[in-house]
Amino acid sequence: MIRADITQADPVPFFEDHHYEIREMVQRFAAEVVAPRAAKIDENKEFPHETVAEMRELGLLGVPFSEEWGGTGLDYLAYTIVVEELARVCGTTAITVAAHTSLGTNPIYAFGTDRQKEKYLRKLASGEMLGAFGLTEPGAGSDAGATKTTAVKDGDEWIINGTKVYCTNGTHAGTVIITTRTNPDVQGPGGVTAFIVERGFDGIKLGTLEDKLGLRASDTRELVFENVRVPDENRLGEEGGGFKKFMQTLDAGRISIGAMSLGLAQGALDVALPYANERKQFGQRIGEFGALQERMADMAVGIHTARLACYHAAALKDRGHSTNFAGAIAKLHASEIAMHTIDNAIQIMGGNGYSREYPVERMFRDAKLCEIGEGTSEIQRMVIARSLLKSVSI
Ligand code: COS
Repeated sequence: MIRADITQADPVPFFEDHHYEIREMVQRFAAEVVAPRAAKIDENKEFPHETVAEMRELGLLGVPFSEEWGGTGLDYLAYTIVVEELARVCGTTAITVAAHTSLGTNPIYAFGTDRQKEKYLRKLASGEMLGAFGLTEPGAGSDAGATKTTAVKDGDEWIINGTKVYCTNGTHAGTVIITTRTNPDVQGPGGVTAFIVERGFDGIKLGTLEDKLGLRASDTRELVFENVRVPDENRLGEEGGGFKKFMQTLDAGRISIGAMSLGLAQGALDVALPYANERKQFGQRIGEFGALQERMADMAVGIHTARLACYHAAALKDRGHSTNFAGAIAKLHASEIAMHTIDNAIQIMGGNGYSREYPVERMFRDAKLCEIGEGTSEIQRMVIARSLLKSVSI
């Protein structure tokens, strides 16, 4: 693959030495190990177990978590770079890491008790087991506070009943962190409590395995909870506080969906640029035609601004700031840029771009999820607009 390094914005604002180092390491791993498998796993809907095991060895499953808890001891910006570089060659691999890290593990790192950290975080951050997250239900998608799954107290246990859908890593995860309604008298977000549920607990049934447009090798599973007994010590945070914890989790998680979008966009440019430079029509290289130069320039501008938005949001998180506003901007902008950029790549490459012979059609299918998962573009605009209004309200 010919790299389009001029688009990487080097030297990058916010980068320290370890960011360049991990970027180089993941670029090498992605090119040598992940890229050659990407088309086949997509074609066969084959979960990348082998790649997950190799990423565990490299510490890529616990990048932003401290070594004290089994993590790699880097930061959120480093994790953002990892997701970007994996997505550059394989969306499935990137979403597997992203869902495990920012949704399946980060809530325990951020809000867990020492006992929960000892029991679960150590295994998750070291990659010994994968993590999953269950917020969405058949009747609670964008309206995440409409959770219907119930948890009823019985002594020092809770009995959980309900269904969670679209759980990334749901089949293979060791734990799934879910929202439940513990107070039936309180409607909406207020009555929601979070729990860490071991996948091995009795009563958890595997529901539908989604057959998707893109990210086809990623494990997207419905999980059905039937009288699942969960000890109170697995409650994540206070009763009624689960919605806010999940929202804070998504504020950070959305940065990684932005990074995934960015990686997919960069990956499409990586393919389309040398193509435009080599292919000849009408006796000249097609990259010399003004119409295609306009497309290439738009791709570069989009990637550049999406990159700065994602890195800025990650840097804010590393400095302890809220990423509610910046994370929504990064995700919204990068995911829309990914769709435009990959569309441009396909158009530049014509029939070859549309064909499975090149990876851009896969990237196009994979990127669509980024405008939907972890909050649709409509929800991101709502989050951004609410922040704007709050900033001027008295
Ligand atoms: N951090 C901390 N607290 C937050 C928060 C955040 N990011 N967002 C909301 N809250 C708090 C609010 O301050 C409010 O607290 P009070 O009751 O104390 O005032 C409470 O949570 C309820 O918030 P709000 O009224 O804004 O809730 P809504 O029902 O209007 O929902 C949205 C807000 C739409 C932003 C939320 O439902 C959402 O993000 N939906 C998309 C869900 C999603 O991304 N799903 C993808 C699944 S993950 S794969």
